[in-house]
Amino acid sequence: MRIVVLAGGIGGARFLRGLKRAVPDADITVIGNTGDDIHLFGLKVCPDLDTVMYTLGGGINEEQGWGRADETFRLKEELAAYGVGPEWFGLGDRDFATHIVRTQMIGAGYPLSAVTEALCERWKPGVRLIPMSDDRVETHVAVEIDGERKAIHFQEYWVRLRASVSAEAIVPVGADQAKPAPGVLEAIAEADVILFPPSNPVVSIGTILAVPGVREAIADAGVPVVGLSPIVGDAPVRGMADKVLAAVGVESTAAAVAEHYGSGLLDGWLVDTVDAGVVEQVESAGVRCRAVPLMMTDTDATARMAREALALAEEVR
Ligand code: GDP
Ligand code: FO1
Ligand code: CA
Repeated sequence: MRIVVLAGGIGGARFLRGLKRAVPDADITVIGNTGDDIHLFGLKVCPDLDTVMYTLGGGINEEQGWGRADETFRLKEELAAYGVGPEWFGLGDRDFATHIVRTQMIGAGYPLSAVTEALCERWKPGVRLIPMSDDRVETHVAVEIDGERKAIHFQEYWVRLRASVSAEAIVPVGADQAKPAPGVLEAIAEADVILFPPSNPVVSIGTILAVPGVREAIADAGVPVVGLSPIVGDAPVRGMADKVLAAVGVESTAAAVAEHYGSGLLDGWLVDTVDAGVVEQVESAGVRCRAVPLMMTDTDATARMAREALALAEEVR
C-alpha cells in the first residue's frame, strides 16, 4: 500500500511512528513542511523535516518533541559570549551538525530534496521524506506590537513570543512562486491513500497545501483523503494552533478544522471521542466522520489511530 502523509513537526512525526507500526510493509512518502525553516548564523535550519527525521530515526529528544536527545549547548553559549544571538532559539551542538551539513550541500548546489535524502541515509527513518518544495518558503506572521504593525518570522512569533501577541495574518512568503519538490506530485498521483496527521492545519498542512499544484493533485488523485483532528475538546492537544486558526478565521474545534479543509479535499475525518458530538455536523458537511481516541500517548495508541484512519479510508473508497 502506498501512503502519502502531509506532515508538520511533532504531531506529524509522532503519528508517522504509529503509522509505521500499524502497517510495517507500507510504502510511506512524507511531504514535509518547510515554511518553518529559518536561516540562523548563516545556516539553514529545517525544524519540521528534522523533527520527522530524528523522531523516526531514533534521535529525537522525546520529552521536548524537537531537537536531539542527549543534547548540549556549548556552541550556543560561545556565540552568546560574543553577543551573537538569537538567544531565544535553542540550537544544540548535535543539531548544529545537521544544519552545517545541509548548508554546505546547498552551497555546493544540491537542492533541499537531495540534501534531505542524504541526511536520511544516516537516520533511516523508514519513510521517504521529501520537502514540499526545493524553493524557499518562509511563513511570516503579521502582528501588532506596541501599536506598530509588522511582519515577523514564524519562529519569532512561535518560539520567542509564544504566540502571545495576536496574529492578524499568516503569510507563507514565497509559496505562490514555489514548485513542488521532485517526487511530490508523483507520490500523490500514485498514492492509494492520503493522510493528514494531527498536524497544525494552518502553519504545517496549510503551508504544504499553499504550494501551487499540491492541493489540486490531492483533489485529483481520486483516492481517499483522511485527516485526524489536532484539536481535542476545543483546544489543541499541544502548542498554540488555536492562535493561528483564529488568524485565519477558524474556530478551534474539530468540526471547524474539517470544514476549513473542506469536503472538496477531505473524504474522512477522525475526531476524538470527547468530540463525538460533532460527528453528525461534520458528516452533514459531506465528510465521513468517526470518533475514536486520538491521544498519541504511546506508539501503540498512535498505531490504533493510524488503523482507524486507514479503516475510514476503506469505508469512503
Ligand atoms: P509542529 O510543527 O511541531 O507544531 O507539529 P505539527 O504541526 O505536526 O503538529 C502540531 C499539532 O499536533 C498541534 O496542533 C497539536 O494539537 C497536535 N497534537 C500533538 N499531540 C497530539 C495528540 O496526541 N493527539 C492529537 N489529536 N493531536 C496532537
Ligand atoms: N521550539 C521551541 O519552543 N524553542 C526552541 O528553542 C526551539 C529550537 C529548535 C531548534 C531546532 C529545531 O529543529 C526545532 C526547534 N524548536 C524549538 C521547535 C520548532 O521550531 C517549533 O516548535 C516548530 O517549528 C513549530 O512548528
Ligand atoms: Ca512546524
